[in-house]
Amino acid sequence: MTRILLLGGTTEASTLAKTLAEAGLDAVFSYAGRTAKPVSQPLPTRIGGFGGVEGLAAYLKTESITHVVDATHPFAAQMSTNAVQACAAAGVALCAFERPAWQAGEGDHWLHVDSIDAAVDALPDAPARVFLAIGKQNLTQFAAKPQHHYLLRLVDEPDAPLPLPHTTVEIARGPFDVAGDSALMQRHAVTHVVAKNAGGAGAAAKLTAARSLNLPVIMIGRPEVPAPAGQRPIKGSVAEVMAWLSHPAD
Ligand code: 3Y8
Ligand code: NAP
Repeated sequence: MTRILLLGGTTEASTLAKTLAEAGLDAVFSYAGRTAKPVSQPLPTRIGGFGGVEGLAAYLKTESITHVVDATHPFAAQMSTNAVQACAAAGVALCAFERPAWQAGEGDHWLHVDSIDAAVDALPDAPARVFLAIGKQNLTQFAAKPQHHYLLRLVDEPDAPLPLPHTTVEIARGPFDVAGDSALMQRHAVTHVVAKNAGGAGAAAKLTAARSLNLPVIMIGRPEVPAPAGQRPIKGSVAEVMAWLSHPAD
């Protein structure tokens, strides 16, 4: 009997949740509990960590999960790594539902870096006005360059003082649009954009806005998710995931 655990928190996960619900499949949607009021889903939903690999493996067994679809954000590398190990331990089929990384196009001025620290190093020394569109979990590293004014876009009001002296906080939950992001970046006279290579449409608007405003983008590459060959097939569309659910061996 197919019973699916959908690790969510992205636009792709929400789209897949809708299809699973419409197909009447037995599925549970899972959020980490990072935000105060996550978007509600058309599936039974659990919120919070599992308690590492062991906790997830135990959950898979007690909940008789037969398939895990990891539709988490490409930067949720810990969750994805835990899912690989827990599914192997529990003998449960796993696939990743992932959107392709963004590629620079005509007129883009991107500097590719491979970590948050490398993004900090890539910022100039002279004071700049930086749109730090990476959420709130990685702000402390930027305290190494306090001279910049940082425009921060967060999902929820910060619950603690920010680690940066000069900030403007914009509270907004995506997906975002180009007109809105262009107006935001002009209103705050942004000179540099820092972004995670999330891929997908939900966070891409700022890149199109940066291109039209001729602004440089410091693009942080995705972390690796170690998985033995064949252990975590990557699916790029809802249709591919639905086909995999009926034939996981493919
Ligand atoms: C809690 C669920 C949907 C999913 C929507 C997508 C699109 C909007 C764009 C910018 C970039 C950022 C951030 C972002 C986007 C979608 C998607 C996406 C980026 C929610 C959500 C949860 C989270 C967690 C949150 C992180 C933060 C990252 C903000 C819900 C809205 C910057 C990633 O305050 C915090 O602690 C926020 C933490 C992880 C990154 C960070 O390190 O701070 N997402 N985002 C999920 C959970 O609890 O499991 O609240 O409804 C989901 C979405 N965020 O259903 O339509 O699919 O990418 N999310 C990044 O890409 O850089 C904003 O501002 O331009
Ligand atoms: P992470 O660093 O990879 O994971 C840290 C821990 O959070 C995991 O070990 C797990 O705790 C818990 N966790 C993460 N995702 C979970 C989920 N979907 N369901 C249950 N527990 C989860 O994760 P993250 O980068 O903080 O991302 C958290 C959530 O935000 C994910 O749903 C992700 O899709 C979403 N999101 C993240 C980003 C981003 O930039 N990182 C962007 C957009 C959306 P235990 O070890 O206790 O199981």
